Amino acid sequence: MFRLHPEVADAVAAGRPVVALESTILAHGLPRGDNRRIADEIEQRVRDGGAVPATIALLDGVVRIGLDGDQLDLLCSSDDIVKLSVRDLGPAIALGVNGATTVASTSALANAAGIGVFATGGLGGVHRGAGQTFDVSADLGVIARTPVLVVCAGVKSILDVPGTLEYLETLSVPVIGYRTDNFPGFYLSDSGQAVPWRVETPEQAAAVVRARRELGTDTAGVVLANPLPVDQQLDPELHDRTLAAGLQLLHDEGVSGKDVTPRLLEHFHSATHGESLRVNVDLVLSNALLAGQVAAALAAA
Ligand code: PSU
Ligand code: MN
Repeated sequence: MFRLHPEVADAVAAGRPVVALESTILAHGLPRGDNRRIADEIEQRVRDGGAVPATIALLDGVVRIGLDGDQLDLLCSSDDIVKLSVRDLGPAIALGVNGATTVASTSALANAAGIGVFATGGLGGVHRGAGQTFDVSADLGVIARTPVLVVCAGVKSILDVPGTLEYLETLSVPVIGYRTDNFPGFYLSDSGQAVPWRVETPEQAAAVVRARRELGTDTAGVVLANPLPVDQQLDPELHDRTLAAGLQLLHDEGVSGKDVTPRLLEHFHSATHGESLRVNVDLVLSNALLAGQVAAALAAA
């Protein structure tokens, strides 16, 4: 029920750098027709950074750590790919389904496979109105008990960003800005919230992980927040307009639970005529490159 792609297995066994990649972004976060090409580009960026990519998914109830081309084809085109968080893995394996892994489940499976660095687009977080709905992404709780370094572009502004940062503090998950003092806002380079720490190089990020290992405080993961350059972000005005309409649409359509994030992403992609997609792809590629570099720095030490 747990299979490593041969290239990934060899690299893990030899202590060479490997970067885990999630598959929910491919199956549910990016539009059909673009997702398959982007999957290859993400993996190539990890290689450019100096590491072996391992995209993670569940196929016919088997956990796959590293996918081949046919498996990526299926994940990017099939209509029966279930969005799987950690709690879904047991049932999904038992019932033999095809599923895509979120940040939470990818982190857990990467750690189980001996992979310590993971690249994604945005983290799940505390949703607006969570005081009423209790909608807090499982991503946060899982990172708090899984020793992986997650490279992301912050969280989308559809979430409660200050609330998400408070929650990560409560969970003792360090949030580190990559060449920034501010937490990125996914489509936007700056969410307006400060980060407590900042590093300038992949080597410094790797040194953080090493220090935590030596101290024994690495029972939790690390969030490395990597903003897009300002000239690549979504136009803030377009962003604010699209967000307001999107929140209204979720309300009108009665969308809740795990459908919220994919529905909102879809709204952004159509309402901005692909501009948010361009930004989304740019930031994922940037995160994949940085994760490759951090994994390489960690393996070199
Ligand atoms: N954020 C994005 N794009 C995504 C996701 C998050 O900008 O595709 C996906 C990730 O897989 C993340 C999941 O783990 O959504 C969070 O879903 P939820 O909010 O239902 O926990
Ligand atoms: Mn949720």
